[in-house]
Amino acid sequence: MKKDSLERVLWAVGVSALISLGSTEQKPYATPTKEKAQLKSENTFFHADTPETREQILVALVDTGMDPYHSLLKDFLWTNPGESGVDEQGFNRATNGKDDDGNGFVDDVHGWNFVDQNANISDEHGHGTHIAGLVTQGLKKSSKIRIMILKYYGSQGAGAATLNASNQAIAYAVQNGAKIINYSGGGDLPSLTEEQLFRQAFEKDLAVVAASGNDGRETDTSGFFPASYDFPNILSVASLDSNNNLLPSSNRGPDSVDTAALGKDVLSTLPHHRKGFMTGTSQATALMTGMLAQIYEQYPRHSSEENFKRLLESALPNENLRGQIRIPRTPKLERALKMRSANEISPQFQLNQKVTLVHDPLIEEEVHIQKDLAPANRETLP
Ligand SMILES: [Ca+2]
Ligand SMILES: [Ca+2]
Repeated sequence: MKKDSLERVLWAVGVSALISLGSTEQKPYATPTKEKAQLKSENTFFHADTPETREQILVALVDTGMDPYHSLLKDFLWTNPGESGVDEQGFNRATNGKDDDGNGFVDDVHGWNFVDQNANISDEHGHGTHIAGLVTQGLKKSSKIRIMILKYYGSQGAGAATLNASNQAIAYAVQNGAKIINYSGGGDLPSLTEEQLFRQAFEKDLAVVAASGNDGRETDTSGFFPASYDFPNILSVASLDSNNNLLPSSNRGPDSVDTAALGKDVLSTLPHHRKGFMTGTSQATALMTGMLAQIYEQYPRHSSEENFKRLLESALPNENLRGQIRIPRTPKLERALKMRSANEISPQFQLNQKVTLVHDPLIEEEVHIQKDLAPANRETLP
């Protein structure tokens, strides 16, 4: 890592192998527009406020996009009410080339592509689709959890604009109704602009679940960002193996890393109706986000602090993690949902976290991806 520049990495694995195995029959999802939407001042943004959207728990996935046709994911894709249905001329608002809800983005029906500045959220990379599968795994079709796809990282990955794209994605999440942000990426150096955006997320009480990073180092003295920004609404997640031991590749720190989840050989969705395994704090973060989203679904009016508390206080003690992360416990969704209130944990709730995916006949194959990490620069700032 260069010390004189701001860098970010996305912890994706085996991308070239993944792409070569994919079919090419997928069509572009949305009509790209040449109009480049610009972030406007906050008071011009549309705030979703219909009864339907109030019920939904929006989870922003700041990542590489997502395969919107994947049979396991499409039911959980957020639909922006202001960019769906028909306009006054009878045209589909999702493809009419107009910013119908006035939020600064044309046809942003499921989120936005901040790499190309258009509404095409498709995933040429694979990482974002894998994350989406973990965030939504185990959800029933009746679930009110919806994923907002904010693509900041393309197939090329590196580039001077990448942190800018990430920052715009955070701003979009804050200003368009997200309750939770999943951030399965990061870098060694902080950015003032990025920190200010996460401060806005804190002030609006969004919950942020962020990867602690895969450098295998301690982050108490030299952090990993955004996980290490000092806001109480950011949960930093380390990765575990199937025996609940910290992975050697996972970052750790009793002051800087909060919690941990499974992150080794995790099976999830990949583009083109496939599934595959990936390893890292990205995956642990997504599993944690999925648990938190289900807590929000049950307790939508609770603060991020209350829902974090429910997740962490109900977690099972894990002596393997003592001294390595802040809360040496392993969160379990069933325990969190059944806990009647914080500090009221019954010993009868000894259920294990379910990490199996729903099987689907459209899943054609499972791809075991090489575990070599593929970090890439996100940005260089002056
Ligand atoms: Ca719009
Ligand atoms: Ca439109």
